[in-house]
Amino acid sequence: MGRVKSLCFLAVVLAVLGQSFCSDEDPQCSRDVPVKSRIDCHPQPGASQEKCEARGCIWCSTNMPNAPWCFFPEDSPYGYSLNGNAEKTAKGWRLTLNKLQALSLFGNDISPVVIDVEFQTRDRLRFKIYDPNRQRFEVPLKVESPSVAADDTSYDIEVADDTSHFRIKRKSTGTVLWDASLSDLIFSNQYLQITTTVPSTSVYGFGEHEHLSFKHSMNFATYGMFSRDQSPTPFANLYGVHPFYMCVETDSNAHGVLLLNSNAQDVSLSPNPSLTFRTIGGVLDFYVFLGPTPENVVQQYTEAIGRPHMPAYWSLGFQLSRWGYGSIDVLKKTVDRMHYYDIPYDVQHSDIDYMERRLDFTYDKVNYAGLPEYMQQLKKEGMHYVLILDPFISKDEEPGTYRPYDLGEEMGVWVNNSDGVTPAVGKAWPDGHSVFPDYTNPRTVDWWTQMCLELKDVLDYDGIWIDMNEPSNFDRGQYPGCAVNDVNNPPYIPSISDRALAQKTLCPDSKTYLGEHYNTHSLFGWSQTAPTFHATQKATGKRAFVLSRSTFVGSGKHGGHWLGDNFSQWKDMHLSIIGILEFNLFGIPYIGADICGFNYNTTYELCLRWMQLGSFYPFSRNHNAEKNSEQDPAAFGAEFAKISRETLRIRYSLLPYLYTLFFESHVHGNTVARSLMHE
Ligand code: MIG
Repeated sequence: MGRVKSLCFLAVVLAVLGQSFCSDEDPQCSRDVPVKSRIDCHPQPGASQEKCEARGCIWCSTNMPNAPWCFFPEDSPYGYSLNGNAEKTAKGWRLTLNKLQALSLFGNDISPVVIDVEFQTRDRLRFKIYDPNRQRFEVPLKVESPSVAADDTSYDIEVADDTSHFRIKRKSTGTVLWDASLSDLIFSNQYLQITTTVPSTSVYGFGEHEHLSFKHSMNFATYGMFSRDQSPTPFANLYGVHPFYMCVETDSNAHGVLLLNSNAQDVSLSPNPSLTFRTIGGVLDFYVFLGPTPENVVQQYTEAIGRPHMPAYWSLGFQLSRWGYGSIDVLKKTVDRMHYYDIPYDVQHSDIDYMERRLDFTYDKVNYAGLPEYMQQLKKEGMHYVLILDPFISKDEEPGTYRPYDLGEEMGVWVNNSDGVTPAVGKAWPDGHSVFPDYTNPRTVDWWTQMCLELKDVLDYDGIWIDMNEPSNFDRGQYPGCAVNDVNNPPYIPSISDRALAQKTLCPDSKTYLGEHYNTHSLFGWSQTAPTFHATQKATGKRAFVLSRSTFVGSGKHGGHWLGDNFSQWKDMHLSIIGILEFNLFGIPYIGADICGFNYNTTYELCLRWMQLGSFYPFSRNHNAEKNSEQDPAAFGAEFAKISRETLRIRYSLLPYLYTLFFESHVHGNTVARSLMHE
């Protein structure tokens, strides 16, 4: 006790000196729950002592940054306990839980709930917490598993401490990989929460975010996950959703955990060390991968969610792109100077300015007159060509003049309003208003495939780049705005930008074939990727190239990704390395960042260094935003071009090796770019 007090005193002195040092300011009120193990009882903004205590929680200030001041007491009044004994099932065990008290934090609590534990493989355990009496939304990702429990497993489960804890242990070391107190569990209609301790503070993953370090800080960091059209910014939810982490245990064994859930969610990393998952729908469907090496974890993860696709060899070459060449003349000039300087270069991209008024499946016959012939010429010279497509389709062209809309309308392929029949109408790049293809609908897949095949007859592309598929809409919700109801206004909005589910996208109560947009929002890009992959394969007769901005668990099977609209700044170059390592954990090894930076004008020195780094990205592409100064490696003169040529030649000398890494990834699920810890 004395030592604790003097440490607190020291902390106060340090705090006064302007250092942020972790400790209680008020040891009195936090006696029962040490700061490091606090679980936030008021995760939404606007906590106060009054509101906190009204929830039966403890209010206690602290000077530890981001630590909750309102937290659950040790015996939370909201939790569950085991009802009866665990039952043995063909695949493992079933536990039934009852809620301890009638108290509800966010309304509509569900009781009983069931935990189904499946011993799927030697090194993979699944446990799903769900409502046994009502079907709730589940992510339609098929994870193959045998119909009976694996008999020789590297893990064991345990219900301990008077049946109040659910634990998963690594048999070989006894390390507890997962330890969730059932009294901390919350399972209500629109709010599900579970906390587990983790065996070390070496936690990696969760996405998509711009993370400032590969290894996470466990000092009360919260990350929201909900796909969003948003430039990389620390702590912001970005384009894709990957509720997957890897933890390296203190003896260097590693395990991975997936929460297969697509609802808006967040996770808090606390110094206990522990993780608190909060999601506003679906079920708590966890998969645990025992490794024991980091590389084994990724192999086991991709075995479950789908191995990465095998990229075409040409797509490992250097690629050039920009938004706003503006004309075929500028494009040709750029290509010519790349060749003039003999810079290794295999793929040219066209961004939305190749289209006529940004309409998918068209090209600008004035500014890009001759594009079809030019693409063919480049291809004859051995290059490859990638075209961008956006998911929104203009509904405001003259009837009978814009086939993508007319055919889609006839086939009924759009995301609908809450009535389930009228298409959701939003605002995006095309003039007027647009509708949004619902790729979870098999009719949409037919329509999209048809359109991609017809496009190929005009523009002889080798690959497709699918952008804006979060899905992005320039307003908050579709026309005329979102109705006030429980789906659009859930009692808890996770820690996402603007704390608004409809911001820059559609209203949550929009209807997709698979269910409410509330549940399927973050699956939009994922559901577009496989059909685009198959359409491209069909159109080209070759291995497909699909580059998708929005990704979800399993996207790597059909596509690659780039890290989005970064900035021409040194820090962005640094953080690209972390993003690339993370997407390798997520099973999307075909990953890169816009070399030289997308937003802002780049500089000679930054761009040169970035060309040198980017020469070793798995997906190596220099891409730039509209109106910014030119930044292709031939734009800066002879010296710059020579250095770029030299580093790219090193890349090209290593291509057989890189290709082999992708083969290993495709067949065994290995990472392609990995941190040294994997070695
Ligand atoms: O609102 O197509 O991330 O790579 O150049 C911007 C134009 C739309 C965003 C993509 C970026 C692309 C740009 N797009």
